[in-house]
Amino acid sequence: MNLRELLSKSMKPLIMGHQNADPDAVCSMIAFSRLYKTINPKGTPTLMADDLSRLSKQVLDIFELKDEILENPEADYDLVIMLDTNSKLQLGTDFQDIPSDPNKTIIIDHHEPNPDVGAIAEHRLVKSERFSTCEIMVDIFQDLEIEIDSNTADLLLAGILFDTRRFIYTDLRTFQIGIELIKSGADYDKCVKSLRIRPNRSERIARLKAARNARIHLFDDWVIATSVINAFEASACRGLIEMGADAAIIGGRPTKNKVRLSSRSTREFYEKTNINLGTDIMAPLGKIIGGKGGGHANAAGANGTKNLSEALDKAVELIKAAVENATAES
Ligand SMILES: [Mn+2]
Repeated sequence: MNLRELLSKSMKPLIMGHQNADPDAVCSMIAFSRLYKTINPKGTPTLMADDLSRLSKQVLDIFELKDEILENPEADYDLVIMLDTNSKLQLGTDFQDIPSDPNKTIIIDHHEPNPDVGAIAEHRLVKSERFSTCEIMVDIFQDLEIEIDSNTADLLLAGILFDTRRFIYTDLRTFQIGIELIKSGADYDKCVKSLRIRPNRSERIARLKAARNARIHLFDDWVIATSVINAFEASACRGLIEMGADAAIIGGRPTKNKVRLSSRSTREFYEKTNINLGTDIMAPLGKIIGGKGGGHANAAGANGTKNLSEALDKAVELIKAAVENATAES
């Protein structure tokens, strides 16, 4: 793909990120619009994403970015650039049909390529071995020999820090890129701080109450915590896991005729016990509370109308039996 040529021909490009755009998406979008303006100063780029994440908004705030990002669909462009996604579905329901001409669509992404990616865009830079789109953006700036200013370096480093979870997922190249961005003027400390988000006051109170009300069950070497609160159950489950539980189940009665259950477990808990919170725990609990339950192996929930305490007792019973089963088998 000859990116310089594509960008110099386009006067009205649309730069899109995936829905609920995270800092990797938003920061690569803004970096891309600056790259475009360097190549084609007369053109007017539009940035667009179906909703920005709360953290992305904080990053925009901290780095005092004035770049406007449209959150409503509009479609009158001569080139579409999709960043941090290679699937139309990920753009959001009202946005997925905007990239309509593969000849005029560019995809730059680090996710595994979709089988139909060729039908969406003829121009692609999909590097699934990279940990973030912002890293690929650094490659592009360097390939085109365009200097990265310090504010853009801040953004790209913040995006990389977010997607690598502060360099947990990383390799030599990612570290090199990080160093290059710092040399270009990125403020590492500020980037790290830009990604720190404190839950709001009521969420923090809910988490503390869940810990205060917790019951602790010890099966084999596992620590299972159950608790009852009426708001932020999922966040409180994560709080109990962070404090040391292997699995946490929290029930709540947000309103008189409503029962809600939430659960989380560590990856190790699932790998060693094979207990899938969705199918093994929340699905049967859904029936007890007169509703439905399900979800993923490590994160699941249920909604119903009754029998809150019976459901929590049953959850403990089911986990106990499954743990004993797993121990007997090994
Ligand atoms: Mn990403």
